[in-house]
Amino acid sequence: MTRGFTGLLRLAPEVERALIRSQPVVALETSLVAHGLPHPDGLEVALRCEDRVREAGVVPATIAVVDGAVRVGLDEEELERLSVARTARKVGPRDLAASVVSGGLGATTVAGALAVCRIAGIHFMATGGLGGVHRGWQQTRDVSADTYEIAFAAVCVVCSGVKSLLDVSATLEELETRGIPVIGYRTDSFPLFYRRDSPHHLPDRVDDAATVAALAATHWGFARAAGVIVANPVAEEAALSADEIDPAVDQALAEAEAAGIRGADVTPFVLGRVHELTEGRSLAANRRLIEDNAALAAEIARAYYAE
Ligand code: PSU
Ligand code: MN
Repeated sequence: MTRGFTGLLRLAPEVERALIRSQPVVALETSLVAHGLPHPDGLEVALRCEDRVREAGVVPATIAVVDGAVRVGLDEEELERLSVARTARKVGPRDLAASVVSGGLGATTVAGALAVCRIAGIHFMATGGLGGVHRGWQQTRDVSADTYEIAFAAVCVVCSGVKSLLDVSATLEELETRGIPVIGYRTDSFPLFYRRDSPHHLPDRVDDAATVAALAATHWGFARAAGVIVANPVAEEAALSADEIDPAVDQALAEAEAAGIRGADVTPFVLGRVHELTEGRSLAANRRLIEDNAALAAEIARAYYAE
């Protein structure tokens, strides 16, 4: 491992090589590995995502804090530590410095990974669902740092919408205020993570990766050092219906509240309960959408650098 461009990062050699040569790189966050999925699903998905990115001829850059080093590009053993230990800190932007100084193990959220992409010069990332404005935000003020950080990083983030445990309308309003384009990939509405269907209409629909790349390049051309969101619905055969998923989410949220679970612990708890309540169907959907998003991010990145 060599020291990164800024001295704060350690880039895997293949990532550093690609960045120096202006070749496409796709960043992958690790909170979904450590907190969003059970073991060994987290590890399997992380490895599958890297494979899908490579199959598109793009270099994957999985981001985490390992023994106090902010690493861009991990090996399998390190991914396994993140997946199995369940002790990794959930690392958003405010946690990066403390994780480094304390020498700990940390799994980056989208926001944490965006902060790293900004200094590494990585412009494409994939995740499952973006964080957003939580239901009851009027009281709790719980708004994911994802919606904030994306306004400061010229990164195109491919996701399958936001989890339906959020206040989706409020999240879309927040993103509009911050000047973040939200592009529907082969859809006219903002997908709801496990669900494809949604009442939230999007102004921009794009049906091919090259046009997404052109849109991102143009957005950044307006000196907008800000992100672009690509909303890619989960594949039809893996999607859950509203009837199946919505009651499970409502029940999990009610249980979280009853158990006094707050802040950063809400997402991992609710995802875990929903996986149990749907007898694994939500887990299968979650895995599928993350892997497909990695592949799409790679396709977009390749188109961007081919121009
Ligand atoms: N989507 C998933 N699983 C996850 C997350 C999203 O399918 O674990 C994580 C992402 O890392 C996202 C984070 O950035 O949840 C948002 O957490 P919070 O709401 O605490 O900011
Ligand atoms: Mn939060």
